[in-house]
Amino acid sequence: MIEHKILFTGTVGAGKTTAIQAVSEIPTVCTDVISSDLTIGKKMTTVALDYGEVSLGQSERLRLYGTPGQARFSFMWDVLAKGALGLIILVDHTHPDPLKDLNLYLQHFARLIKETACVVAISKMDKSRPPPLQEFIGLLHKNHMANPVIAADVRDKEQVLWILDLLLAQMEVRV
Ligand SMILES: Nc1nc2c(ncn2[C@@H]2O[C@H](COP(=O)(O)OP(=O)(O)O)[C@@H](O)[C@H]2O)c(=O)[nH]1
Ligand SMILES: [Mg+2]
Repeated sequence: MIEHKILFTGTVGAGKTTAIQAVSEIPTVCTDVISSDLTIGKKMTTVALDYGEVSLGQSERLRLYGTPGQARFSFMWDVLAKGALGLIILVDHTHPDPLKDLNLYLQHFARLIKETACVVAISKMDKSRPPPLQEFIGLLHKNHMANPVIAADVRDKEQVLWILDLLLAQMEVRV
């Protein structure tokens, strides 16, 4: 069995837990607890990680890990990034400054992105307002990155599978 470790990251509420639960074939491990942090605007938050699995045919499996969103847990980001074969950055489009959010993850994971694969998925664009997708793509270009940037509703299994496809396509180019 060949296994690939895939990491989901993004701010609190961007949809990491939702995305992994949408596609996982095993009951997901989720360490959400009642949040003591009133600033993040939701009751439950992930303090350690999410985990789920998706198989690709008979002989390959994706192990999906979600990072805790809050930056004060960023030491965990590096632990989880070890050995990852690809990164999915989820950006909550309803956040006050989603471009700044994306930039934070692009900077923090710059090496992983350069050495492996990355897809940027903008969530909650159905509640649409600026900035348009083009500005997120522009931010990647400014950082000399040419990874795919798409809008996705991660509550929908098919859309999460599409994100994984886009990630795997980059890996195939690399091998
Ligand atoms: N309207 C809308 N809601 C979304 C979309 N994607 C995710 N959500 C919701 O946003 C919330 C994301 O929460 P969660 O998965 O816990 O985020 P996490 O903190 O990144 O793990 C959930 O309530 C989802 O149902 C989207 O594209 N549109
Ligand atoms: Mg979560």
